[in-house]
Amino acid sequence: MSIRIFGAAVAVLLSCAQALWAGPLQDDLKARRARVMERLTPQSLAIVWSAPTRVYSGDVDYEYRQDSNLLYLAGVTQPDTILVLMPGNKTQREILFVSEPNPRREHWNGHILTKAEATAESGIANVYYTGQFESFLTAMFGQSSFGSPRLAETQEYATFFAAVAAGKASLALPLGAPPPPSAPLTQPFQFANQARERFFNVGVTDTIGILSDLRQVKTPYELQVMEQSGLISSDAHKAGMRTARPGRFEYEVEAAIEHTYLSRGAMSWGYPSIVGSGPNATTLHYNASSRKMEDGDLLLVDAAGNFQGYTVDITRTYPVNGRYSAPQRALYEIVLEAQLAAIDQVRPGRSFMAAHDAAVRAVTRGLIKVGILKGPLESDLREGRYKPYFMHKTGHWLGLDVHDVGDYRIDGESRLLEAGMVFTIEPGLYVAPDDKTVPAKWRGIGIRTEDDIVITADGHRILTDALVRDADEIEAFMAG
Ligand SMILES: [Mn+2]
Repeated sequence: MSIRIFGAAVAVLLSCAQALWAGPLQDDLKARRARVMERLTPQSLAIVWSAPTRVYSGDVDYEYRQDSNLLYLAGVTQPDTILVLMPGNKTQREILFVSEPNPRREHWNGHILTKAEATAESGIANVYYTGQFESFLTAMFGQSSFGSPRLAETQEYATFFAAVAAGKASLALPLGAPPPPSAPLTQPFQFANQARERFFNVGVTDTIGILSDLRQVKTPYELQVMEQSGLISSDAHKAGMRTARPGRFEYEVEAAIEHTYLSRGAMSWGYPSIVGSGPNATTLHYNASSRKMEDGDLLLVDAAGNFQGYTVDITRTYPVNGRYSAPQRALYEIVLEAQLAAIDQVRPGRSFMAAHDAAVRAVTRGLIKVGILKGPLESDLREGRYKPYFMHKTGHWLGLDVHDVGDYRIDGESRLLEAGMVFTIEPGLYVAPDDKTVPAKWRGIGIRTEDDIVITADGHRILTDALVRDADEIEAFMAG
């Protein structure tokens, strides 16, 4: 008897524990949602949808990737999930809709979160099934309560209902830029149109700006995840360096890199690996990885894993035989100097473009030094003569997406850096194999070096510092 009572007590405790959320991630998710709601009017009903599943072929889907905004706010990685935020509500300002349990489907495709599990993952107490979403909306715009009868008694939704009655309700949707006139509408645009046909006097506002602003400045929790992501991807690059040698194929290096992601708990790559040897190193987004590497080749590897939804972005360029040739090393030193000059510009209050400007100046100076450009420096800079060899920008924001959200300019001015922003510094030099304007020794050399920087209160930290970077270090690592 006492054992049964004890057992029951344990069961009650366990179910309480399951209904609660006590993790640092859930606290952070809650704070992120609160910051979104601070920027919405109390008359708003904000919706964020999960990403659709996508067919790979036949009845097989691609690996599922959650919508970054939903992941950012709810932390739930399964499809058919909808987040609703109603900042004007009395107590239930966050509402989550998740798939209904389906034993048959789960038998084939794996577990679907129960409501209690969805609460534990997201920190959202109010969870309904996705099948109830339409009736929820109909109720909200019909000014009738939804959920437990208690919510009607306490007038949970009174602020939103008053807004609907006054024609001041606002649907806050992640719209972003409209698709071109003849392109299909994205789900939020489609939804906005349907809502306006059914519920009159409803305004629609775009939440993409709010979400992008918030995502641009990482929380301490996000930075911890990115730090871990940086360590895994640095180790992956080291595994690639150990694998590269003349006679092996690019895909063998790719396999060593991606093996490291999975064996270290990363879900997959953060973006498709670029493993380009010899002339392929001059193709910016080469992804065939099919060439046999030869003695004397450089290998350009741009790769990083997706760890808990976050990716870093790392590039290294190294000799497959372990030794840079003299021309390879000369250009490598230029790229590295450009990277260091750019990193030196990174601190709070400095403009985002300062790093690029410093890299361009260093690249131009280096190209003059080796005779590829003729100088003088200021005229080569003014005419942009580096551009045939360095044709991309020096960096981009980084986070849930490899080219993460966030403004680069505000009111026409380059964005000033703030603590918590994360971005790449990745100068490169690419001499086309058929470039007859330069001596033959330079042709077909492609080099990029890329590291990831966090802005701190008083400067910066390099997230990807665990990986060898300068030419001597790389040669020593490959010899070891
Ligand atoms: Mn990059």
